[in-house]
Amino acid sequence: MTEKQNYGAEQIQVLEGLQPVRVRPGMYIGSTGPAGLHHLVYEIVDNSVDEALAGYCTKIDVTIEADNSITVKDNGRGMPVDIHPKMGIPAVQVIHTKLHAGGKFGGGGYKVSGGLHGVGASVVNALSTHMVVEVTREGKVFQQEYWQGDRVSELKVIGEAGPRTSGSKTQFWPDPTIFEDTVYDYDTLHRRLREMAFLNKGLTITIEDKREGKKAKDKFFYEGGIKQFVEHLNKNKEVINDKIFYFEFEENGYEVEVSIQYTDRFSELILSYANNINTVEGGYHLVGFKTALTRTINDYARKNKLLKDNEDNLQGDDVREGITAVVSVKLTNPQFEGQTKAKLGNSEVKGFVETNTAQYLTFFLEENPKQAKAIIEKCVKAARAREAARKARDTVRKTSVLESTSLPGKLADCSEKDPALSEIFLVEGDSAGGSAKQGRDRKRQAVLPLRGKILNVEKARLDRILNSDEIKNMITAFGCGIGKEFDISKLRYHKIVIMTDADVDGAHIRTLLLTFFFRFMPELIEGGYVYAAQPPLFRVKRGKDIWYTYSDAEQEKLLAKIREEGHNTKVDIQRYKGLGEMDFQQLWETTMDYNSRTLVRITVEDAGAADEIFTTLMGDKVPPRKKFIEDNAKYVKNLDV
Ligand code: 0RA
Repeated sequence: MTEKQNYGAEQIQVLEGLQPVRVRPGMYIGSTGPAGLHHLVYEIVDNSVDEALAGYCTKIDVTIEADNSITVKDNGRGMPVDIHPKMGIPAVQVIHTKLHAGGKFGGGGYKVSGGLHGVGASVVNALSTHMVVEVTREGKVFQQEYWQGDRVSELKVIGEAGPRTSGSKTQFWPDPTIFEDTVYDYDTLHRRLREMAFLNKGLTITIEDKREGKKAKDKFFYEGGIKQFVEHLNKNKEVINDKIFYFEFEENGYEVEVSIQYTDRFSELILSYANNINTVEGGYHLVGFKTALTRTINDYARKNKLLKDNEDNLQGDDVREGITAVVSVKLTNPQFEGQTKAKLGNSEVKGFVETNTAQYLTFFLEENPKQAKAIIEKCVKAARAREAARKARDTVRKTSVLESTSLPGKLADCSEKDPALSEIFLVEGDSAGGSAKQGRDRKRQAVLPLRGKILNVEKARLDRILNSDEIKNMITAFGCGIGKEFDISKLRYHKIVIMTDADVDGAHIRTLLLTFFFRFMPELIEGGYVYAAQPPLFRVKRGKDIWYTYSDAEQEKLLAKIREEGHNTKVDIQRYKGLGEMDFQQLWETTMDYNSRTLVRITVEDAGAADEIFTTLMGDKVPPRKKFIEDNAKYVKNLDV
């Protein structure tokens, strides 16, 4: 079970007031951008989820109010309201106005897990202009209000409640002087709350958007927990075992839950969690899982003669090809390590996960021979393809493409040798490629034109992918190899800039490229080396003045401003349909010049979301793809997957 927050009044050790949080918000919530803004909600929800894990809460309701404030309501026991013995104030006030310790606040104030472990509520309070907390318990409704983290009222009783009603309700207004933008995104909250519901089976979470023009409502409740999560992740894929593997096991305060289903894909999607936190850097639970998977599948394959005596063992990559799995552990004292504190460091978890996964999976395979056979045939095929790919790679290497020092003929390289100062533009089409070559800064900017659509890697294995000229050119130009032999330290450019037209085709090509990077060179995206250029949509000319605008909204704003100034001079507007319509000078000024351009860095915050987007965009089930493009036009546009 997760560590219960020791809110009992006597256990709270007071450290200090909330000023440090307002001075250095990034230390507490990571950033003051959109991620930090949404993090506030998760902190409050985490406290309610902890109450659910303790067995006292079954429902959590999250509302984006009409004024963009957030309300989180649960039906738990209600936060404690008794007087803190040392502080002489109600415990609920301590919870919201002090950074308190109690074994959950180590490491110099930096968060050690997804939740801030009991100080979450005070941090959110400190970063809100206004907060209202309501506690229902002991037949009464208590309320207290705060302003920028300081209480503005005593805890008072504002009403009566039935004998068996209890719960906590928190409403907060994020402070616009702290956050770059205080507008909440429904889809972002929706995604995380749904994940929370998958990870905590039986818990009901609702979300409602009450803002004018954005009204929406959803309810998440999964009796099957992560089994339904896997089902959800695979909903647009062809599956190999229609019966999903699932088990849960608990012992000595350690809990493990695993679910697996294979698809006809070539990529793997394994999401791992510790105490509901997505451990994107992995850790001992993931290691235990992978070890068990490889061992169990090999054992079963040998025993049932699905792998011949003269054949080599299946390797880890073979048994993970096409897999979709969720591994979730819960433990009392999670140690989070790694660069982003997203790696589980408790070594004892490895054996625990490994032993139980092996046992339950062996049982599943034996009980379901048809499913087992389908899975193992898929793994054996993967092993053969790996062998074929190795041969293909050797051939390619012999013809000196992968390891050659000779760069592709189409590449116009830069003269700078320091990768940190070098950029490469991947440009759609030969004509725009020509303009880019002419307009670029030859010292630091390389240009590689890409002809038409690159191969859809979602539907091909490495051996076929290595036959594509466009892909070979990229691999050689980047200099860091591919797949297993990928070596990020050899990357020749620290900025890889995708420059495509601002239309549907351009978006498609960009998606194809990102899919390729995501599947075969994920380190490029993880390292933050991949960018999308932002070519302008319009050029507005009035006399000698020229403006470029990059969105319809910006264009309207500009035209309104020009109208306001009331000039009579004729205004000439050009809408760019493609990069090819710009001459080299315009391309430089608007899109490539360090001083005036905007580059959007491509990030993958959520592998599950990215997989979903790529599967839907690139997969072969057509109706969902169409629906996706209609529903999520903004993803296609921004591709901030
Ligand atoms: C510890 C003790 C008690 C309640 C809670 C924690 C609690 C905290 C939160 C935060 C959000 N919702 C919550 N619900 C409950 C009270 C213990 C008791 O009743 O004796």
